[in-house]
Amino acid sequence: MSDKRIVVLISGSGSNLQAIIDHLAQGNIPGRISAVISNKADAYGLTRATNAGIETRVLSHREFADREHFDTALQELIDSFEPDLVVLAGFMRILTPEFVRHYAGRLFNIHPSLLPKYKGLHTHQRAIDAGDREHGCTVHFVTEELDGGPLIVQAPVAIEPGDDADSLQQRVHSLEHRIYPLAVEWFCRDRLALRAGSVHLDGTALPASGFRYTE
Ligand code: NHR
Ligand code: GAR
Repeated sequence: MSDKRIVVLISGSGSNLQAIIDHLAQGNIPGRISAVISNKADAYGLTRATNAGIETRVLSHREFADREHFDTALQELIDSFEPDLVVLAGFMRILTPEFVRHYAGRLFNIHPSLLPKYKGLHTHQRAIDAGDREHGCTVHFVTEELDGGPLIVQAPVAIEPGDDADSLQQRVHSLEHRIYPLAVEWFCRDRLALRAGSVHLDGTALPASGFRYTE
């Protein structure tokens, strides 16, 4: 089985990128990151990639007239690396339907909530405000519906009395760093497939909530 080629898209710190880099570096996983692409030139994740010897590119959405032109250029750039898998890791631009369709079944996102709850932004504060006892994070296949694609793996986090958005975000983040490398590893090992809109792991359909990861 030849190594899967992975392109990672970021906009910021890239701690999830780092977790994936570290996991792949542990060896025995048939995958490697071919390139890291950021829409922001000052994203710290670019430094992380360079430090790991990974090629980087910057494509600023500000240099394009509209979303369609940005996404067309982004798609061309990504495809120049011939990836098997494209990973959104804190990538903050909504992608056009054309883009998402082009990568159907090979485009991952990590979202800081237990989807389908709290699509969009400011998820930690929204979970606290709602009085939820549980929050978490989700890796999912990206579809045209924002944060609405089929779920791969979810990790729950208990909300403690006295939690604020920051404290909760920290605990969610450390679980993101577990489940994102796990999902990437499954993909690299050909254990994951998207068939008729449902996610299969080792040939068996997962529940709609995905695989539930607990420590
Ligand atoms: N694109 C599609 N089509 N579908 C998804 O599920 C996507 C996607 C692009 C990004 C990540 C997502 C998240 O996990 C993601 C999922 C950015 C925004 C947003 O509102 C929303 C959701 C996500 C990422 N972005 C603003 C925009 O106008 C810009 C915000 C900014 O630059 O800070 O694109 O939460
Ligand atoms: C992560 O918490 C991720 O779930 C979230 O941004 C953070 C990126 O952190 N993604 C979104 O909110 C997407 N809208 P990182 O850059 O350190 O990986």
